[in-house]
Amino acid sequence: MIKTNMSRRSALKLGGAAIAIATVGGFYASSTASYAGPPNAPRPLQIPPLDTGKMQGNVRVFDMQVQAGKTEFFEGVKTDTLGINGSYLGPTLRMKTGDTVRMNVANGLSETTTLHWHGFNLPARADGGPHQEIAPGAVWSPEFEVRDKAATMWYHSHQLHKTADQVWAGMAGLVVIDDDESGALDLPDTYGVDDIPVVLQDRSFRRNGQMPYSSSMHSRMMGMTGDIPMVNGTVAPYFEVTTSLIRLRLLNGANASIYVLGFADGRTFSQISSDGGLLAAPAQMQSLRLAPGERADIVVDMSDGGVATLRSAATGGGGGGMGGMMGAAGQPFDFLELRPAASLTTSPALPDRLADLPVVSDSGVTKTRGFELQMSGMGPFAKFLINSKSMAMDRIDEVVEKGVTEIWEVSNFSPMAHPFHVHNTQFRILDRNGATPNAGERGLKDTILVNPQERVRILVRFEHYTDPERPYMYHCHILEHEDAGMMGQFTVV
Ligand SMILES: [Cu+2]
Repeated sequence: MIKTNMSRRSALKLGGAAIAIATVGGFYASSTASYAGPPNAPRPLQIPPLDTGKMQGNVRVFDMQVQAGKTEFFEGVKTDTLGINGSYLGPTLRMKTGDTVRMNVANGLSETTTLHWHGFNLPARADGGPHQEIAPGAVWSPEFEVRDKAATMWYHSHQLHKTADQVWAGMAGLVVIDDDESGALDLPDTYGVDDIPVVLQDRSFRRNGQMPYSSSMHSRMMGMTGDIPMVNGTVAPYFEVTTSLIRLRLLNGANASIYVLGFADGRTFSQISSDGGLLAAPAQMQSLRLAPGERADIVVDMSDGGVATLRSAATGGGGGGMGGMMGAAGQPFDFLELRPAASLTTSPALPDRLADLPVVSDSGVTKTRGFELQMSGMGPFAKFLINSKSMAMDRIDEVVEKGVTEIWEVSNFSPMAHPFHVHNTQFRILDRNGATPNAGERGLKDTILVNPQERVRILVRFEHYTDPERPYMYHCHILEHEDAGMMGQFTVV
């Protein structure tokens, strides 16, 4: 538990290395020149404010002001950004299963937007997808019951054709759901102390310090990526750890980059949750692939007193083909340095069992639907399709019966990997090309990466709400692909 002088020296050394990597840039041919100002000194990780709402009767109410602002990613340089109740990103909303919540989302922008509650099981009218537009100056106040289990969810813009642009500028934030099952476990859960939000993104900056969204043909095809990694909007962040175990709530909040996460020293860590809740048991690993939209809580053991640098590896697992992969030019991408304090409070050991999850089985399932993710053409003629169709607001693609379990077969014969996200459900993975998914993917999921030449079968069920008029979305979570049409609509009846 006691950090030695030796580890303090190596901490300093690693700190320098992290900064060098974080500011060199050029991992991926980018259409914009990198910010060329002075490199940042390491900065303390910004922790988004925790917002538990305010109770009005039995309703937990959150006030969220979408606004334009200026953010200092680099010392003395003000970058134009978007945020919620702040200049970049938004507060972490904390709520409990069974709560009724009301979100008062005020649009302070000069353009239309939406705010989607990613991962939630909720009525279509409250989903915050492309049909729930908020005009400039308007307030949208959906109310719904929190039906999901303890999980790390998130919210982000879902404005048709503008999602990539608005999320790039900062319109996203985390949601933490607690429940009795998770509360009864001895897991690190003190926000900002041993339970840390980690919103992973990459951005590219112009020489003047701005990070305008580029709708170049390159970014439209591959998705928009950057050469500057950031966590919670902090470039070159460090966090001082005071406990022997620390929980990181990882969100891949990038537009397009797939991260293959691990630690610079190769240390093992425990994944305890997937998108929609706790795994049945902690899964030990040294490497975790996270595609845009996916979340995972991990627990890192810091008791050796050494610095742990969270990084995305140089090459990804199974992305294949072109684009979207951080470090394609062979450089790892350092996100966050965890620096242990001189003495650490001993955390309770991780439980062996975490959650009761139903057995995954396709026996008795009679309904199967196929979804093929497609790219066709190049350059200005490129099309992004699902089942040969481009997203249309006035066309319902699928009608699904409430409470019926179905198999959705998601296949990809395109040259890029695509993360497939389904609204209003937490599903389970049956298999990937016939093989059982790895331990970290055996829990509740709402987004899955489908590699080229892969067919992923998922077990899907919509439990609670019907609405024959208002659709939910399924789509690729590379935001440029979504905006370009790789999205479809379904209703639950
Ligand atoms: Cu895609």
